[in-house]
Amino acid sequence: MASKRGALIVLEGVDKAGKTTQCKRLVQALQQSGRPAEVMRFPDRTTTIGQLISSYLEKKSDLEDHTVHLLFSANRWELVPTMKKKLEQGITLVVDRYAFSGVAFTSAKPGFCLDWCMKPDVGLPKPDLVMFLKLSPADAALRGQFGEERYETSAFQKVVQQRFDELMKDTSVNWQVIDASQNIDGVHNNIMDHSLNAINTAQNLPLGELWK
Ligand code: 2DT
Repeated sequence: MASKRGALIVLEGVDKAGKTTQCKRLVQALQQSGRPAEVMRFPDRTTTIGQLISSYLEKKSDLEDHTVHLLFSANRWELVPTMKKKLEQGITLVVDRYAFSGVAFTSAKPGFCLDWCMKPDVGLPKPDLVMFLKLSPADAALRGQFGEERYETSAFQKVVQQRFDELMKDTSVNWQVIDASQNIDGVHNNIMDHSLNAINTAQNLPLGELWK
């Protein structure tokens, strides 16, 4: 019998919700419990495509809006063979942002609809679980200033949140909303519970295709 596959677990959320901290905590906890797990993040700024994106986010270069959207998607597709290999080896992948950020951020720009934004990511490995770390704008503000990168303004983030709300209506995706206003341990415990469930369920199911 083939060995059991790992789960594809995605964390999404607004800025300052603690995604990156929680991804690391989750991977550590899974590893400590004897479950192979690795963290990934999108954009992956280490590849050639990722460097174009990084320069755009740092405002060192400008790119046309459709073009950068497609680059973000291409940056996921280029990692798909690696992701599939790891999942097949039984490694659970904990991913910091995925296609949902791709759609939420581009469709927050004028002239973009959800449908167009989703198209390039149709067929990507489908996450077994997507956790949305929810934080009110007031709580986010308490956690400090926005950074200097592109998109890091409260007006833009507000529209991004509305786009995420639209995406979360899609019941074909296993969305779980996590209250990110709790302390780090509280959030972690919630995330761990959902993740263990997803890992148990995923090991007996084939990997799905997103939005297909
Ligand atoms: P961080 O590296 O701080 O997470 O910021 N983004 C991300 C997009 O516009 N499209 C995408 O497909 C993805 C994955 C969100 C990355 C910034 O890039 C945005 C914030």
